[in-house]
Amino acid sequence: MFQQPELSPWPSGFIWGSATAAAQIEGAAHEDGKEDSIWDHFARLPGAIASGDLPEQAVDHYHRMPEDVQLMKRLGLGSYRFSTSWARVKPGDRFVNHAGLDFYSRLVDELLEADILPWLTLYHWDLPQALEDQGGWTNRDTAYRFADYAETVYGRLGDRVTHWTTFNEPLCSSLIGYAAGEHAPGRTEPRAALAATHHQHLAHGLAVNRLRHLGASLHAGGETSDRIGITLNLTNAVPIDPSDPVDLDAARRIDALWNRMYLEPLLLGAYPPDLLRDLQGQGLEDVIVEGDLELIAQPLDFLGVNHYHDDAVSGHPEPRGSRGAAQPTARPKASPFVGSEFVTFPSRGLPRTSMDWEVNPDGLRTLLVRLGLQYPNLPPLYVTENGAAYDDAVSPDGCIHDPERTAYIRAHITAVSRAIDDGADVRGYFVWSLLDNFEWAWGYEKRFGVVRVDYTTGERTIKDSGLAYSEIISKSSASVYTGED
Ligand code: GBH
Repeated sequence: MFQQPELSPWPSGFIWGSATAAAQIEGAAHEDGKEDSIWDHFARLPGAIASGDLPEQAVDHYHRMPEDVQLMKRLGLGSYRFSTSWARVKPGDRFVNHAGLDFYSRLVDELLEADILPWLTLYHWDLPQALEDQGGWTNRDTAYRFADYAETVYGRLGDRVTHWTTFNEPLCSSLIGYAAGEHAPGRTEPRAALAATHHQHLAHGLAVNRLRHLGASLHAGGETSDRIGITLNLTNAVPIDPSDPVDLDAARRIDALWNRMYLEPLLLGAYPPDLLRDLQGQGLEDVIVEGDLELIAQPLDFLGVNHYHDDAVSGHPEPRGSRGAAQPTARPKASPFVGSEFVTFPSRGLPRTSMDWEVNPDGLRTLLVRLGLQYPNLPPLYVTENGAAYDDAVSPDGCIHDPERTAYIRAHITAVSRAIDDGADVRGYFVWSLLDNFEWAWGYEKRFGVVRVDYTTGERTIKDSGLAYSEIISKSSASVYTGED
């Protein structure tokens, strides 16, 4: 039924998964001891979320979890990437909420029972509001609190969970949350955003250290099968006119701010020198304490890469047609491009998703290949998110025909295969997202799921893209396990 591109066989053990995040799916925002996260709080501010949606109920995964795990099983997922909510586990960050941890413990058991590898992320943007009230990520102390929270989660789940991600996309929760104001906590202070970035790096380093020690003492002889890493969102910054030095420099600046500011402290133990020059006087250097960068550059077992689109970049004001940067909300917004606010993002005329993001699968191949060339000590890569929002609807036949999403996913999986052919060490792919969900500043308006959620009844229906993904998974395992058919 679906056209299958000719691909090389997938490396053995290649992991096929799907991803979600606590604040986007769980709901039960004030149940069993959970208190406000910054997203619960932010969403209530007038104009923060398009159409005023709240994450309070989301898709009620908190109550429908066993059913959702069965869905994953039907799709044939090898792994499920989810996040734990800090505000559920340690609501005001002082006491452990055992009822909250119980939920994740049941989820992990349910996954293992279904032969699905739990892939846990500790922070997918939902800081307890109680910590934001004390400065949030601009407060260095939050990094130490994070390591304690990581320890709490590991203490309960470390006997069963082997794959640990500290942060999901620190760029979004620092620059977009503290400089652009488009994400929680909704602040528009460039200096605060850079402090948040550095403190999240530090929190990552402290937590990796803590988890390694805990793992060694939990498992006999210190041998663990733990895999600890981080997920970054990486975006190729493509100069709109590669022969124009102004556009080239704009692309370099965006690459430094959006990609290398995250990659290099982690992999090389240093901020890029050109970035430090671009950001002179913006306060980044003021928050770096001696010894921080050594702590941050902990050895990683994997790097998660989230990729949705590239950006075409120009250094000229509003050139040939702007891309009409998606502005979901009514609140005044600032720029997430600290120190590079003048940069513009012209259109290349490529097709776009309903997020207004370019569709350009080859960008994913280019990215995965160039990371290996740029960083000789790069750990194995996993594409931990990739997917697309389109406005799909239920057809009279009860099915959800979403040819654009299906084509998007198929083309990006092909790009991953090509990257592997070109030498990239990619070991897994997770589609974003399992379910339609609370798409942050856009609320429920944008649907990324390969499974549709009816927001009135909560009913789940696998979309055509989900069926196609499931078929890709089963065909690829057929190429991994020999002797069966
Ligand atoms: C991911 O982030 C998130 O991890 C996930 O929770 C979310 O639901 C999913 O994507 C879909 O949005 O140039 O200022 O217009 C997305 C990463 C980074 C993609 C910023 C868009 C452009 C921002 N995003 N990027 S801007």
